[in-house]
Amino acid sequence: TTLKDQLLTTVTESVSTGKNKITVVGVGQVGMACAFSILTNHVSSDVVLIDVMADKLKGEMLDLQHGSAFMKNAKVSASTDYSVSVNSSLCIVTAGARQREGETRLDLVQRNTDIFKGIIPELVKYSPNTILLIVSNPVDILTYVAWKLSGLPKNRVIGSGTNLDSARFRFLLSQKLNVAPTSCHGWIIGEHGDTSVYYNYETFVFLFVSVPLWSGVNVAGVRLRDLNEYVGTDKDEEHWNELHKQVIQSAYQVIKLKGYTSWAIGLSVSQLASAILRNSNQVHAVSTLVTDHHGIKEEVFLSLPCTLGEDGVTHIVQQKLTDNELASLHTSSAMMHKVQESLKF
Ligand code: 6V0
Repeated sequence: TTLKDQLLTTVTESVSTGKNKITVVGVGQVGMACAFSILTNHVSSDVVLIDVMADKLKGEMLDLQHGSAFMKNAKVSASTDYSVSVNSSLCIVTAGARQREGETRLDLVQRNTDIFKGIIPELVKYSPNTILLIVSNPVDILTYVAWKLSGLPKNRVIGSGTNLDSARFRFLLSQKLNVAPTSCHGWIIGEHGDTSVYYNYETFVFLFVSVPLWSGVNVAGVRLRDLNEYVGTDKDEEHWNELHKQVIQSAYQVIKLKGYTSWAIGLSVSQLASAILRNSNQVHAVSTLVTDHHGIKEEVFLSLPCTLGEDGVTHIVQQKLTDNELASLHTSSAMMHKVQESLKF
């Protein structure tokens, strides 16, 4: 008999229910920030990492495993083989190529679509009832790609979307008002603003595609619009609309300074994962299929406030949008649809 047999008498073999198992594909800066936030916030006690770079993957796994005593004994495993992900409740995809200098967004989308062809079917093969949470950019289009490749119902394929943009917006509001971010309420919907650079075939267009809903911005139910009817518009002498411009620039600013963004997106994804696994019906701005919402006819994914639970997106909150806000959503939708039509699956 081994020492282990002398120490422990078996009553029954332990079998994992796998109920809070989360797989993270891609152990780059973003994937690791997601995994770390999920583990340290105790969202899951069973995290699986997958990547194509075997050495880096093993290194990241060991580094996290060595910290498991500080993370309520969470289990961390990793492999380049997708069988390790079997029965995941949630699969988070952060794998992907970053934009190369001079590369058009269309080229990047096709490159990441090709990468997704190798990832999404494998995830669904081992976890046919999973929820996919897509983080790789351009996130709205890649969420559509994941939905098409997965065959999963629309409620089970979600993009991290403008949950991060909304958090950045609330942080900036909090700085200007000296009120905590969680007490500053404001929503940014539409297209995730990190990569709002389109190469429209020959012309180069820069669009502010995400939409801040100024009409709803409030603290304790007091709407800033009721105090200043021009807030968020060009007519406002206090220039509150600078906050949205800063939200759009914030990713570029961070990337310029440290090379990538990681902590905020990791925390944002961990919050979404928690809402899903805890079946909490919390409302978050995430990328979802918006066909027939707000007059959109195309099959595209954009962010709207959604209730999140163990079935993924169960409801979409119907916000009252102004004509300008609607026009921004429709512009995004038309441009994304054009990009999607040119993708080769
Ligand atoms: P990174 O640090 O280059 O990591 C990417 C990882 O993906 C690497 O470890 C690769 O080895 C891995 N990878 C590549 N191909 C595959 C494959 N076929 N299978 C498995 N793994 C693969 O990039 P970083 O982590 O900084 O960014 C990842 C993605 O997140 C990029 O597309 C970013 O643009 C995107 N972000 C999205 C954000 C959002 O708000 N949605 C925010 C920040 C970044």
